[in-house]
Amino acid sequence: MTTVALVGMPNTGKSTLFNRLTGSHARVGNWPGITVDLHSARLLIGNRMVHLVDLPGIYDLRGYSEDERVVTTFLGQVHPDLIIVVMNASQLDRQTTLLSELMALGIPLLAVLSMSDEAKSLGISIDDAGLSQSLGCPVCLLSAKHGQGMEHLHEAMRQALTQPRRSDLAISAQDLSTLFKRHVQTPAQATHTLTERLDRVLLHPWLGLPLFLGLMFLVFQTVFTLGKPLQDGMSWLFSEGRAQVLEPLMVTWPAWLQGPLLDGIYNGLGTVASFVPLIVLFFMLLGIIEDTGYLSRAAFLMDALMARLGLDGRSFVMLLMGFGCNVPALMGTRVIRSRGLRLLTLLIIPFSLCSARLQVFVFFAAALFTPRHAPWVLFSLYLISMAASLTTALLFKRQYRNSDPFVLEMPPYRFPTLRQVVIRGTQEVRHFLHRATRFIVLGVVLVWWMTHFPPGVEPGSLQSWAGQIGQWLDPVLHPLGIDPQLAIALLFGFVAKEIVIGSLAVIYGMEGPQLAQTLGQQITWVQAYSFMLFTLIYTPCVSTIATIRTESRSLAFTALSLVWPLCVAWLVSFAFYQIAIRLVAAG
Ligand SMILES: Nc1nc2c(ncn2[C@@H]2O[C@H](COP(=O)(O)OP(=O)(O)OP(=O)(O)O)[C@@H](O)[C@H]2O)c(=O)[nH]1
Ligand SMILES: [Mg+2]
Repeated sequence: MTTVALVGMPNTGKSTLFNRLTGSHARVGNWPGITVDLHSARLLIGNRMVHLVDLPGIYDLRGYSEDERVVTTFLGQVHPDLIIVVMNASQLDRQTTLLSELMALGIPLLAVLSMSDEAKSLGISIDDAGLSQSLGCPVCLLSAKHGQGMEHLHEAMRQALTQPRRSDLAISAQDLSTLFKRHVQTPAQATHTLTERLDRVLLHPWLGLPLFLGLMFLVFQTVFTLGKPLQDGMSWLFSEGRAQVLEPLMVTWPAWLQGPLLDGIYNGLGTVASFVPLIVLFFMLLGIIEDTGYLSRAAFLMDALMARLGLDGRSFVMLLMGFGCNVPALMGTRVIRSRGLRLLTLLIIPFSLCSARLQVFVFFAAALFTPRHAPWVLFSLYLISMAASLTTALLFKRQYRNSDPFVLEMPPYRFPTLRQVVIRGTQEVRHFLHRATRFIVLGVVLVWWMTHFPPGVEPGSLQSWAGQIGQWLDPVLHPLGIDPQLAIALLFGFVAKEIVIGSLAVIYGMEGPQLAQTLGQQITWVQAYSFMLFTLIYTPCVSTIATIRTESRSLAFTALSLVWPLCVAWLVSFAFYQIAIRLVAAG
């Protein structure tokens, strides 16, 4: 099989090009270090099946961070038939070192000058034919985002693969600079004026941080106000489906089959599915923030504070990415070279309020708080999630020291494309549903059995197996205001937070709106908030733990990241509950 690799500096558009060529959905974002692992797909070039590999961005071939090692190991072991060097057309002079090193490998090269649209709008003109002559390899000027120049690339790839030309020209970085100067006309002032104007406001020493917090609040407010009616619609669809179609259909089925199917799997799935609109919205908004380049600004705004906690701006961005799912954020730490800093970041990411936890909180916030208070409840949980991360960093920064100075790159602002934003939203939902359904079918059936056995007990009562476990945990959780039913849901939340609400649906034997109403009557808002705090902070889910294990390669560290959050969760919920019930009682 013919292998072609995409290599280049971070944030030069490799993944965008990869997606454009193969129709894949690799993650793209305006932040150096989005791709940290190999992605590959097949495509047809001429009549040849080609294996195209998208690699993490690298600055040179001598790097030693985890993601850079992915590239050097790949190039060393696989020896691709062709390397496509992707270079940002408006910053060619910054990319000479890498190009020169790649030339020295002796593997056929094809140079892609990407983001031609940006170069053009900056007034840069490039003589690609002349450049190709001087470099001794084909050169394609293109815009992967808008699709210009793609036929030319296809043709160049076809030729490069049928008549492979080893690049035997060794050109030093210095000579490459001279060469670029000869073929590239850059106007005296090639600056992104829009970026400069926006940054004057968004990076303002006093305004920057409040604007950032305001923006985040706006995101949650939007998700909540737009998402809630959609969520209710989804719930309605599911309950109608049950009443009109499934119940009449299954009326003659035995109870032991009907129960787990309807009250278990169907209710569980229905409750999870009702969150899909919220998740789509949340990720589309996060996708917009990621794709515009605002993440780098967030990193910049927080860098000084982060440095005091032994972290840097990148750790903060990983925390933000963790809002989606902790797992990719944990993998994103591969761009960090210092082992100390990397471990410290791995330790704090699981406190990030991921979409699975968001689902639990949206549910409880809607069940126990007024529509006016609910967004504030959510916002407060995001702030507490940040506070838990930052306090942990402060406490552990001496154990895990940062030894790597960090230079922050500030990419220009870019307009997100609708296509990318939609892809991001649907992909995350697919991921969420995949996890939720996989865990929920198993988990919910298990919960159903545990709440309905031994035979003859009242479902979900304290005499059932689940009830007995709940009671057994009661001495620990009672001081937090968490009752045995909620305790069982927490127990299942260890596996995946996605099934917390699903298991409550089974424990109470009712779905979405009905469940919310019952919970609203059975527990107080203080108990609910204490439960939310515990869910937010306690031990992360199984996939997160497994990722921490592989990324840290240390059992002791994995154990720490299991036990520490559990202790913090208990302390925080305990403190909140004990103080809050006294305040409420005092009136
Ligand atoms: N204007 C413009 N923007 C582009 C083009 N190609 C990619 N981008 C944007 O540039 C940013 C980086 O794109 P990616 O494809 O994630 O870059 P990458 O090289 O894979 O980055 P890493 O994985 O971090 O190394 C994203 O915001 C893209 O939307 C292009 O042709 N024109
Ligand atoms: Mg990429």
